[in-house]
Amino acid sequence: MKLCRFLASTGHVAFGLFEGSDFIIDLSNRFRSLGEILELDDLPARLDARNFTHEKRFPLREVKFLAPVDGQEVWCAGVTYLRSKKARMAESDFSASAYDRVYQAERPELFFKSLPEKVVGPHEAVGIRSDATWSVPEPELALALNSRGKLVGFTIGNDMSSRDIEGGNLLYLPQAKTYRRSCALGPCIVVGPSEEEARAWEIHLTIERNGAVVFQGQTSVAQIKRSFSELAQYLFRCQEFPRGAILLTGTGIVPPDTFTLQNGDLVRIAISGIGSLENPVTVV
Ligand code: DO4
Ligand code: MG
Repeated sequence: MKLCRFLASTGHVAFGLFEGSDFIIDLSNRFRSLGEILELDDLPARLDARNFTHEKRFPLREVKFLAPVDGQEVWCAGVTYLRSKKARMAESDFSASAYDRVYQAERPELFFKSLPEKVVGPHEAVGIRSDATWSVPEPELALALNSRGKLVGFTIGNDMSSRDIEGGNLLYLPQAKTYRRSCALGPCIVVGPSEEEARAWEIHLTIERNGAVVFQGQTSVAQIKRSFSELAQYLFRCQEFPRGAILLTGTGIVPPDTFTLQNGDLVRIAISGIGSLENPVTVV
């Protein structure tokens, strides 16, 4: 069961439900927002297409997918994979031990990533900072959490990062992580799979330059050190998200240290069980 936000052929922004692989059922006359749908109890049953026989259908090929957020702040967990811990320790000097400690610590690393209106969707450009020299995508499984902190779905996230800025000083993390076009989400929110099912998914990253593959990597969601409920509980501690939140779960794929993204590259992240998110790269 897949929910999405889209620009319809009629020119209006809507949200809806996939019906098979050819149509989207427009739910924007039935609900006020995607966030409102994510609040429903017994979500998979409520999203049975037979409940929406009168709603308008749009052929999939005629819509433009938008980032599947309409009010949710986006946050990230960090250093949840051993690969991420090692890469960050290597890029840092005096702050290297912080990564080692947080990987082991009871409290996870969580940081604010993006306001919903700043997130880019499928095929929109993701940014590399013009003042950075070492930029990478971070392909991550993203959790859709409702206002009660309940895990209601999954999407694909790209936590674009400037590794030279992050490695220069841990206190520069917000600048390395949060800038124009630094977060992409999409193409849809998959509702229904359990955490156990999602942990069997694979994550693939492909980067193309002038039509040729310049990096390919893969990992498995099973490698994430922490449970999803643990991450969600920490995010919701002493904090409210009235419209829910999206939480990226960290990266397990890190290109070699000699690699940096360039203007015009194409980043493709595929997660089995969800689909794929593709974005060109632009300098911001
Ligand atoms: O601590 C820095 C950020 C970690 C991160 O974004 C990740 O592990 O994915
Ligand atoms: Mg990350």
